[in-house]
Amino acid sequence: MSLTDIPAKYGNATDGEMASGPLGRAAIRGDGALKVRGAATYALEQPVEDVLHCVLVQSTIGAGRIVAIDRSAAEAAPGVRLVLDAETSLKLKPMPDFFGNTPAGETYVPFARELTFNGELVAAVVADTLEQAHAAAALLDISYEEARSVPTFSDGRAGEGRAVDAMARHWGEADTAFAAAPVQIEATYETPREYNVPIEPHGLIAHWEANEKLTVYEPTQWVDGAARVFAGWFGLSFDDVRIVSPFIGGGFGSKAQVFPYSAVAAIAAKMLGRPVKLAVTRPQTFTAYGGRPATRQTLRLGATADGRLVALDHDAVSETAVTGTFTETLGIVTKMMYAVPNLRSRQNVVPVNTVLPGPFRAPGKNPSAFALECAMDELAVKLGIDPVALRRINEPDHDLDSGKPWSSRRLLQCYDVAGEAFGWAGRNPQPRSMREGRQLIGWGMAVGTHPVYTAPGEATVRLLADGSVEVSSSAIDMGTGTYTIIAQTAAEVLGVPVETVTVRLGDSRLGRAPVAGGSQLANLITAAVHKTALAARDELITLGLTDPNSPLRDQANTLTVENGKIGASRGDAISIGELLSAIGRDHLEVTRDTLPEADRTPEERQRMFSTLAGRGAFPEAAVSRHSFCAHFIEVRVDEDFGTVRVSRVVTALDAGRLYNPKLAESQFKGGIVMGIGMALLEEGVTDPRNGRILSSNLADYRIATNADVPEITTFSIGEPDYDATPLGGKAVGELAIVGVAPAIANAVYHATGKRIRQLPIRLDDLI
Ligand code: MCN
Ligand code: MOS
Repeated sequence: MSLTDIPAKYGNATDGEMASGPLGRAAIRGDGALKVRGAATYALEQPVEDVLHCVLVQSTIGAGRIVAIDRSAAEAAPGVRLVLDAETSLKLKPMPDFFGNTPAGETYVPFARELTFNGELVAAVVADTLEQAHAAAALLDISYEEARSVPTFSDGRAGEGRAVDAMARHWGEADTAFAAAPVQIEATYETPREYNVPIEPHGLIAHWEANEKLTVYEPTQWVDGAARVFAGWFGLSFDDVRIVSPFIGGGFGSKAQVFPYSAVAAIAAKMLGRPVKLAVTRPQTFTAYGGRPATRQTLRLGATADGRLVALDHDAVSETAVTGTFTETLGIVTKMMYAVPNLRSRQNVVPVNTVLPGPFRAPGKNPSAFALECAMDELAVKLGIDPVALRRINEPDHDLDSGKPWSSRRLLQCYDVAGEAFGWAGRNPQPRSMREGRQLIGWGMAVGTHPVYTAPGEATVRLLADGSVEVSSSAIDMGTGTYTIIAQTAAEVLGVPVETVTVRLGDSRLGRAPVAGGSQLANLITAAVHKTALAARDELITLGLTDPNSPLRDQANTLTVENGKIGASRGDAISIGELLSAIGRDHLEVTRDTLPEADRTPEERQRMFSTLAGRGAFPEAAVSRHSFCAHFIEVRVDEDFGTVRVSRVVTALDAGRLYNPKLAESQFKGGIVMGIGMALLEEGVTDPRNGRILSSNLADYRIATNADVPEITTFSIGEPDYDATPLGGKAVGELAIVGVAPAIANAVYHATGKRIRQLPIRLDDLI
């Protein structure tokens, strides 16, 4: 079996009753058995021979510069092959990240000498064994000249930062409308740094062939994008780089891009002429790439006495690095959730001495909803109106920001379904009105949303003479279910049993696919597979009608493909395999992409796949496309100890058509679990003296585990939305995390009467 021959057989075809065909059924995960058996080979487990081990060395000061690195002791240590730093490293060509930040200078080395944050990559050691590399790395003698650092935006010296023009929104007269509003609230909400700690830490094996072709085994959410970065760094063509990533142990945004450590392994492998394996240690993951930046948002809401919003003023700040800009888009939910005639929203980014922050499940939307949905709860309390009723009053009939109609927005139905299942009607609005012994019980709710994005995708479908079907694409599956929904899509179109469909993913040699980010991949890649499978079916029919050796030749033009057979009628039908054999072919292969068929040159089409700007390849949608959800959450707060337990979650979601309700439910629940962590546990703590991250392990950086998670009930109330995407689905993967933290904060208020506006909610806030 080659490294990427991963069979992804669709498991249980009879599971779902809702769908007429395989697509939409609650099929079990095609790759599940491989994972359970330990047969799914992750990047660092790839059996590459003759591999050397590379260990990273990170800076230990908050800012300043390296005066000297004494490599001699490390170089002389047993087993050491190479010590890399800014001086000894091969020089590469600078490449921009996905947000347009390009390292300064003519050439690029992945090691810093001018230091901008604690934990910056400064050196690396390559040795025969991992232990030797670690031991030698400890022998590097680095002398620093330390400068004062500004580790967080709460540091008095951080300043106001700079405005992000793209985030500015203004309609109506927010100031005067707010001043005149009979009911007003103003409050500031804060979220801490959140670090992305997927179960599989980052790392790679880099392997050069004849020093000119590079193969990289690395977990990545976008093999195509990664291949372009490596090609750019080393001046290679796209085809000379191969990225292999069939299985990924979680990414949540942190594996969407390629980071400096990846360059290190590739440089070391090239310089030494041997494959190099590099595993980023768990503590190093906290600075080898960035997570969600800290945010601060001040909201002013003005309303009439009967609960109609008249003004929304939103002032937001997020952290970024001094070396580049990442914007946690804080106005993204604020500007489209409610019908507000007067709105102003603006955002600054404040550079601090940190690694450049990056995408973390539902970037922007998540903290954006935290502020807005807490503020709506505060307004409901002040108005004496039920929080659901307040939201119903302000439900917008179109997207006020874009001026477009919604492609679909079933949020009112979300309130109905989840509210009823939760028993919301029985809620006494009075805080501290429910208790069980020493436990104060609180009920809170909040909504979430996520946009639907568009980008091109490409797939290849092969029909084989043995009757089986192979589908391939460079798309990835990081636990989401891509393997499974692709098999379901192909089976649906070709009318073959899903068990006969094998799916290959995660290899940059396969068809081009967009990043598994922004919760877009499922819709985009099923669309590509659908289109390609249809084309394969048409080609098969054409061959059946026209090939001289076809037993179906010269039939009236009415051939159909059904149940794995092709024919004019059931009686005459022969299997796809029989037809291929009869005409002397062992397979039929078709590749298609989903770029609009405009008159673009092949080069232009290629370029459309090369950047996130692939989105620009499509005409602007005439509708505003978003998924929606409403969370209803119960918490129990210990009156003496202030501990908060989430005891019940009921969520209804409108994500359009679900391709696989079982997998989508798992996505929803995963998002909610992460939301519980955001509300109650996750917090990156830095040393104010030097920006060192103190919580750089999973004991101190706490994420929600089984003991933190209650029964979660989810209802999908979406309907196929063909204005949103070709197959009617909307965004799933990031949707459900959005709104969880404010629902919990609102429930904590209801339980205790204390309004906590800063995450995570701690027990000391409540005693
Ligand atoms: N799905 C469905 N019907 C739809 C859309 C999706 O049944 N209409 C299901 C499918 O099983 C699909 C999954 O939901 O595989 C996710 O689809 P989608 O919303 O398109 O998200 P992507 O495939 O683009 O995955 C990325 C998304 C993001 S951006 C983050 S962050 C995140 C998330 O997925 N990271 C995850 N979910 C994750 N789940 C796991 N296990 N690990 C991560 O790192
Ligand atoms: Mo998801 S944070 O968009 O990869």
